[in-house]
Amino acid sequence: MNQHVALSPNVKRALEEGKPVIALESTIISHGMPYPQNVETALNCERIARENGAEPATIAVLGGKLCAGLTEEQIQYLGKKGQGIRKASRRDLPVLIARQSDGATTVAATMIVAALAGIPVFATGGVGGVHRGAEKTMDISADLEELAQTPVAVVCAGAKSILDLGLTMEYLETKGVPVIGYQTDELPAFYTRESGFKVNDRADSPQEAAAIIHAQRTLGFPGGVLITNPIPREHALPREIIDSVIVAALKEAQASGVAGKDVTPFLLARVAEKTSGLSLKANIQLVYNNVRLAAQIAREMES
Ligand code: PSU
Ligand code: MN
Repeated sequence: MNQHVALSPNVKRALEEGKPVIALESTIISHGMPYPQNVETALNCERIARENGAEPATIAVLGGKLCAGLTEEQIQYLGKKGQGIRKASRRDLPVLIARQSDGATTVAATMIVAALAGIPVFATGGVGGVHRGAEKTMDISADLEELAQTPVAVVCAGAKSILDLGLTMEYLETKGVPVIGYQTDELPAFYTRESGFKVNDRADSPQEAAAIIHAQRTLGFPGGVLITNPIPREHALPREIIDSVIVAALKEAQASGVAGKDVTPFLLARVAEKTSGLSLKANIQLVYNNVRLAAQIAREMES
């Protein structure tokens, strides 16, 4: 095991015994949702993973250690400190380790730690992507590069239309990342089940998804697979509402000069405020749905 990785006793045991383990990220806790819903959601995700036969490994950097598997106290700490915890992507890991500091891991950083720990499947809400206007700002999430180089399957509900979903799909195609729709041919757009963009292929069962991931591994390809799982129908938001809210949030971000890694948390918070919490409810439900699917896929990978 890499010297910087610290496994919790439960995660260590599960990995040693060859039991299914799924990774969970922590930027979603510190930067993606308000307290106390963030802590409640993170703890529920762990419970749902266990109910579905997989050990949860929530990942964060604590005291310079790349931790896989957190205690309830550690999750409380990440949730309460919120934006006060550094948002940690690939570039931040060496600095946090050197300074023995804390960080909430993005999809990219969580994939890195999961790969180091030997955890092949990871559940989250939405992944980062190519931002609208990226032709000028060059704002392209490091999550996409990570999917191109790190062998972890990421189960998400697609990506929010705060991003340019067409360019995000083009980028993933260039990088050779399979984008698989779970029981759908269309890329889901987080709050909505449709985006108007097609995925590369579909998987209709956890077995099928696991077989694709397995084939990527046996080919020796370096990257990951993106499994896109649409939000359950009963929790989806009407497209007209969410589209207009997102357009307004994007305008505000531009007007107030938000840039770099602050863009995504700013947009997420504004969208939640503008829908008076409706989007937060949807967000929580789609994460639970992804945790269930990731656990089922992880079980298939072990069997
Ligand atoms: N998209 C969401 N919710 C999130 C994030 C993205 O709908 O919480 C978080 C994830 O941790 C993701 C990160 O990896 O934001 C991407 O940030 P950036 O766009 O700065 O790469
Ligand atoms: Mn960015």
